[in-house]
Amino acid sequence: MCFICKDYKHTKHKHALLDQEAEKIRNKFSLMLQHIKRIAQDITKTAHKLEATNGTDNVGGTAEEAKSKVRTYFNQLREALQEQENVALRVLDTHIRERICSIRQHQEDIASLLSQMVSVVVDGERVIQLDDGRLILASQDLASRLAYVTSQEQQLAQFMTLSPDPAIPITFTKDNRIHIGTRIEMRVVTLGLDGAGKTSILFKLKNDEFVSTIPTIGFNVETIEYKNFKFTVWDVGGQPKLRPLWRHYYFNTQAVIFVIDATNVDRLLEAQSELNKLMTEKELKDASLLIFANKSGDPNALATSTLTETLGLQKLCLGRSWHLHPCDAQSGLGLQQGLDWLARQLVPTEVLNSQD
Ligand SMILES: Nc1nc2c(ncn2[C@@H]2O[C@H](COP(=O)(O)OP(=O)(O)OP(=O)(O)O)[C@@H](O)[C@H]2O)c(=O)[nH]1
Ligand SMILES: [Mg+2]
Repeated sequence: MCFICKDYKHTKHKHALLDQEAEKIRNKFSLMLQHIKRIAQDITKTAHKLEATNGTDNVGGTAEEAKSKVRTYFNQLREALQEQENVALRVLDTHIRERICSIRQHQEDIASLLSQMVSVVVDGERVIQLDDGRLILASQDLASRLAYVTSQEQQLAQFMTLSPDPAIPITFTKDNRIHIGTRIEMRVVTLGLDGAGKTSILFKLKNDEFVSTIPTIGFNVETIEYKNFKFTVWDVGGQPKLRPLWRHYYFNTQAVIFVIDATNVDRLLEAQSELNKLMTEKELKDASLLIFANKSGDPNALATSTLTETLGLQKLCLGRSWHLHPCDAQSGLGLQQGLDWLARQLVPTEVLNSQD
């Protein structure tokens, strides 16, 4: 009740201030109410949507789709694994066949050598019993047969060193390939812009020499032995007109060495663009990527952190095993460490450590 007019309706006087206050409150409430109405409408819409998706058929349908995706994924994995097992067993079969052939060949060689020795010993003992004249006559023939048998000693020594161990040394790589024997082989392709130093790196690794090179037209190939590994390295010319040929070297490649000239800032974009193309190549999708920042011995060479950032490598190489390593073909700096990284990509660490 109004304490001035003692009434609820204020009929006897004007309450200008009270009116204004009430109007404010009214407006505020109506705004709030509108807001709540909007929320309520939104909630109703969401509730309708939920009701629509909650139909058993719908949820069941999407759930089945998701399950089918999971099944397809694992089926493909099983198939790929089965194929890898088949390939490994074929490789093993070939090795066993070759081993059996080689053992048979050795057995035949040993038998032949033995019979020649026995015959020469028997004849020799007979000859030394002869009288002087006959002995001199027979001596030339016996001498040449003895010389022949003695010359076979080296072959005999080889047979003696043949390992009687029937075990077949097998190593498995991370990509489920089987390697038989003491050396694990890896096929590597070296790519990068012309003048980056690919050929210089190859020859430094092969012969520990920094040779003067000419631009590569076509390719060079060398095998490089490192620890228990045999890297077959294909070095391909990097001039723009030769780059369309790179793809002919991708098949069965386990690693790519991409060489960058760390002193040449002007060509970084070009190098980035080529690397980008490589990253989309299906045949290289499982290949490890070693990026050599070559010429790093030069004081003007960019630091690896700058290169990583400028080339956007984190994004460019996302989802694959990659590594940027500074190196210098002139001094050899960093080259072995690069190979070490490659080796670690190929076999589990325990296998690598057992070879140190
Ligand atoms: N200072 C310095 N020069 C290098 C180094 N590596 C290579 N070079 C020089 O860079 C030039 C190009 O080297 P290459 O090995 O022929 O380059 P490439 O990548 O094989 O070039 P293409 O065969 O045309 O694709 C040569 O003059 C090399 O001597 C390095 O580590 N330091
Ligand atoms: Mg070259």
